[in-house]
Amino acid sequence: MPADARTWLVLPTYNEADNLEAIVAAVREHLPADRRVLVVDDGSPDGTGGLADRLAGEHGDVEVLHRARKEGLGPAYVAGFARALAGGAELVAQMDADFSHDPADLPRLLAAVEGADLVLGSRYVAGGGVADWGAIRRLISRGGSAYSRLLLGVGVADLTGGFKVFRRPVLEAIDLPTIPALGYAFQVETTYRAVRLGFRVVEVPIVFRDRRVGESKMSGSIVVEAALRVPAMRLSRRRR
Ligand SMILES: Nc1nc2c(ncn2[C@@H]2O[C@H](COP(=O)(O)OP(=O)(O)OP(=O)(O)O)[C@@H](O)[C@H]2O)c(=O)[nH]1
Ligand SMILES: [Mg+2]
Repeated sequence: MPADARTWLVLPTYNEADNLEAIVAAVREHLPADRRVLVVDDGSPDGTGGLADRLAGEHGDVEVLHRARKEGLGPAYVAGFARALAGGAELVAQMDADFSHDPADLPRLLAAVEGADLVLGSRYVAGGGVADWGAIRRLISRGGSAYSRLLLGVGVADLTGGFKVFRRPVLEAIDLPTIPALGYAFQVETTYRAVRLGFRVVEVPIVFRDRRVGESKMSGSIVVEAALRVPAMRLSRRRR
């Protein structure tokens, strides 16, 4: 097992064979030297896992976590974060592997976490935005964030985004294994729990673009999950 690293990036993949090599190269370029890139692959049928193994063989700072089957983004992140913490991570970044999140934004997010506990790459603060999206998807995303903000009563503009950097104590405090969400709701819940626990959350503007290549996995069911899960988060807080 290689030496511990301070900054870990968790990169979940499902059928990202056409993106993986380029995204790994790009993030390695923009992360500090004391880094580890963890690819979490859910048995992608397109061979992403094997490709990731090859990259891990070539680069000492790349590691792969293979999971048997596709279980959704949430469980993949829970497993990846646990591995990063076990590997000594002080900072844990997360982003999509399809170039929707720009690897060149990583230094700005990492700089911001020097003065925060959780940094969110945010589409909905000044300077942030979404390229490429049509009216419907914009509406779903904006509406989802507004809905969550209203229901949860937190002052975070972009609750559903997946480009973030956590300080270690946040991941240790938010009780990851008890987050049941699979899709966007997972992103909402990690941020919501951090806010509730009093951690400092800072939003940094980013522009989100459509995936460069590969098939979209956006589905109605994860939107519905988020719509139902958000009020459940609010209720479980009352119960606690
Ligand atoms: N390990 C793992 N990764 C996943 C799973 N679902 C999605 N991902 C990865 O999570 C990231 C975000 O998922 P996307 O499919 O890009 O979701 P999206 O951006 O909402 O939708 P599209 O880009 O339109 O497909 C990508 O890197 C995916 O490969 C999963 O079940 N397991
Ligand atoms: Mg995507």
